[in-house]
Amino acid sequence: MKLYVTLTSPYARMVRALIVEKGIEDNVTVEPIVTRKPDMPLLDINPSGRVPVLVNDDGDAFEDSALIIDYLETVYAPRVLAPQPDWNARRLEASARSMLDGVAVWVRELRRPEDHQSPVILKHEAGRALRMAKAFDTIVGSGALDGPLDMTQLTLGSTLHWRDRTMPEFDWRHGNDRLSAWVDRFGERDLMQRTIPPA
Ligand SMILES: N[C@@H](CCC(=O)N[C@@H](CS)C(=O)NCC(=O)O)C(=O)O
Repeated sequence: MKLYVTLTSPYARMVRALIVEKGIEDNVTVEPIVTRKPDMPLLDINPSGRVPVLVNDDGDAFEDSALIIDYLETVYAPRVLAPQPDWNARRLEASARSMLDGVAVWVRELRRPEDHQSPVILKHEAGRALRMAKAFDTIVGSGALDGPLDMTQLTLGSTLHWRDRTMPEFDWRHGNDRLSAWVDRFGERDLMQRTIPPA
């Protein structure tokens, strides 16, 4: 199988980290590409132009990190992610995904030329991201993310680990010592160390 990614995408990082955790690097070739080009070959595979995209051995293309993760977990047993056993686990996963979606919008805005950036969007996303970081500081403090690896941890880890280096504008550690310690601890794991985004 082939996985199309950008090495900076946190969504793609979730899938790359899962591949490391499962030890299926020989089964899934990771292909870094450049997105947002009108003539890029990826458009023939995935018309949305987004990554990550997995092309399976039948040539079917799957987009969306959560779908790809579930597919790889199904095809290459055993599963390494803990099941989401109850509504609490599922709502935490949704919150982590919500934080990631907001940070992705913020990053995209910051990457535009400065005179094209919208101060309204920047302020809105900064506010959202900081509120979410505060909420996760409390969640982490409750011990909810201390169990076996699951989608919430994978999402939160891929959103925040190394974020200080790639996005100094996001001061998510400030006042969030428990979250900060959790991300540092989680970031030491092999699946995070081997998927660090380029500078
Ligand atoms: N819901 C998708 C989001 C994927 C996504 O937004 N990927 C971004 C990179 S972080 C992308 O490919 N952007 C290129 C574009 O918008 O054209 C997922 O979970 O995989």
